[in-house]
Amino acid sequence: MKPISIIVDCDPGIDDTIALLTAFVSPELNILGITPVCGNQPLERTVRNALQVCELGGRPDIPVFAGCFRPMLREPIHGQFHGKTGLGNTVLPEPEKVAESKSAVDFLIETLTEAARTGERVTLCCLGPMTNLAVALRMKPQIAEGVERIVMMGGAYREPGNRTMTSEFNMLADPHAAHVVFSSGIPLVALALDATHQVMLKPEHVAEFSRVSGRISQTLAELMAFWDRNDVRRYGSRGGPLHDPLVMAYILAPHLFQTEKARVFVEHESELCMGQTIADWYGKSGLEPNADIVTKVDAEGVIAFFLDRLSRYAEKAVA
Ligand SMILES: [Ca+2]
Repeated sequence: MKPISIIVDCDPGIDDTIALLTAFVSPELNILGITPVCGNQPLERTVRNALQVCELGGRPDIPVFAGCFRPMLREPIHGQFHGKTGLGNTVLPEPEKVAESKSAVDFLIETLTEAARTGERVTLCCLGPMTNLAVALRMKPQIAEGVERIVMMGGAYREPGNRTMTSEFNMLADPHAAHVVFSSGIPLVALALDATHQVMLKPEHVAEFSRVSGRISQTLAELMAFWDRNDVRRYGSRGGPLHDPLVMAYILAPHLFQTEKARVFVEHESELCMGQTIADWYGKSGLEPNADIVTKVDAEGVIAFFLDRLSRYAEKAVA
């Protein structure tokens, strides 16, 4: 089967890093590029982290294109659970690799324009605030034709928010960008907190991951240990929700997920509910659904999926 061409739009980020490390060892995926954006950390740091993670994962061949410095309209906000560098307390070697001179927005426009021309559409994996894609869509709306679908992590539907009472971080960080993307007509799969809170990465999992993952085991163990929220009241157990990596799991093992269709609206005007994602589950808006929202996840299956993927770093075949 022909590999699925993807672009990973992200803000690494501990969970972005786990998603990238999974994609790197998945031959079903052809990673055309990584486009870091201002999000969990300022742009300078997310770009640097992306470069370091490419080298850690033995994939310096994948180009990294720096994205937008700021959200479309709002002041930047950054993540609260990723430590000072965005990778917890983990210090990776200085990257030898550098970012491409082309910007992420230009890369998206050129790649998706070509994809629209050839019909070989690209899947967009959105793991951060969606500023890059929204700006590209504003500059050239026709690029929507080059997108197979967007599989994104973000939002909170029946769950409350994680950054404010109503809102998940990626949506709050750039609600205007999210509004543009959800209004673009591109097919969209949404992995919101409703899905990601079903898959807790618990301390016992961390031990298992570090046992199987060969040469990246120490880094992975550090990153994953830092991810423990230690908030049993909220999550029902120790550990941290496996947000961004679920995007890769969804693409590669869709049988582990159930979805419901709905029209999604993103609040971008009210300060109280800024960034809230609202699903029209019962057709009150009179508008067609624009997203498949993941409602149920086979958590054990997903953990087993990641164990299998990350154990590939123990094999000689991976550089
Ligand atoms: Ca992220």
